[in-house]
Amino acid sequence: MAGKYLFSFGPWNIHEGSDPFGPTVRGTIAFAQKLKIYKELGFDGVQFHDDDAVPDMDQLSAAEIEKKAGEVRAILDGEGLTAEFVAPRLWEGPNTIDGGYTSNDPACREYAKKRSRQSIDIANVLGTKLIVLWLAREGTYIREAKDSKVAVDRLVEAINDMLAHDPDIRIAIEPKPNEPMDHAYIPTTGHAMALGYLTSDPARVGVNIESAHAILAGLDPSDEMGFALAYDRLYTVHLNDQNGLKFDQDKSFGSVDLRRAFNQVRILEQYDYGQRGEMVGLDVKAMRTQKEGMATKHLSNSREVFLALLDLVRRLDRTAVDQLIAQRDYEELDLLIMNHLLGK
Ligand code: 3MF
Ligand code: MG
Repeated sequence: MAGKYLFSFGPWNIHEGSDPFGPTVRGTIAFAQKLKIYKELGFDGVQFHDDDAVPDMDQLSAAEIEKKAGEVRAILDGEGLTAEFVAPRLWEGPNTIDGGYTSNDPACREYAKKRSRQSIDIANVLGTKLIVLWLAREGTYIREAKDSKVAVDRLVEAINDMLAHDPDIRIAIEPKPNEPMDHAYIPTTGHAMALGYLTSDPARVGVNIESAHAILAGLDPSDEMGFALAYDRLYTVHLNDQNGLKFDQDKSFGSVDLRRAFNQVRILEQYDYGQRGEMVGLDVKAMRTQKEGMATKHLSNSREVFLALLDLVRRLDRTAVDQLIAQRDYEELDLLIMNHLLGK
């Protein structure tokens, strides 16, 4: 069974090391160059922001966007890579300062919807039917700035617009409770799923669960995955790690809490995640201290840790676990798991 999982990441996961307090520390690697590294690192899927595929897309006509996306598709095909998803980047431009779909400015809301439709067009050229929505600025810094009920109505309206634009696309909402906003309107998996049920086609609205985002919400990532799996809407994952309640760290998978990572791999394996083409996405960032030419280890390390944990999941003595559950001896179960992780 080993090897049945396919791994993916986005070009933003190889980056120059800038943070809010300091500039870049490594040189820029061109997008085409990054695509050459994927296979070497053991990855098959590429996650895209719309403008990763088509830079400066706001300045381009529909035909120009399609042409540029087609060029990227040719590179992907040449490298033997597939596009996993496209995510409209609705948090950087001047039209999205107050949010995209929930902006108080109707012209900005229209911009966000148009850009989302363009993302779908790009996805079609790249050969994927999955759209990820990280609702970055759909929230507030102060409660009085927006109406939280109207915000949900507007999110539904925008998602309906996307679902109508293409009857085959599926939308994976990537919930995150904070950062860049103080409070996001869709902070958890439960909110994302419930939002999906307000749309015109709930069967096509699921989630992308990111470990760090769940942890920032005070939740356990594997339980969030279980919740989405119960609805059959876990379209993709962003595995990484997070050391407590602070800024979004995007640490290498398992690097803070191996047991928490083990349980994420355990639930994915338990419910055959990946059997319908779902990929194991890694949304991880290299430490700023990494030198030139070494800033991809966080990706290969995360994949290696996933596979090592997968091996542990498969070798777990299920009979012993079930017996301890039947006996309600969770202290002994606790030790059994710790010993297993310790290789004892
Ligand atoms: C933010 C994120 C983002 C999204 C990405 C795709 C930079 O916390 O996790 O990664 O995953 O923009 O939507
Ligand atoms: Mg993410």
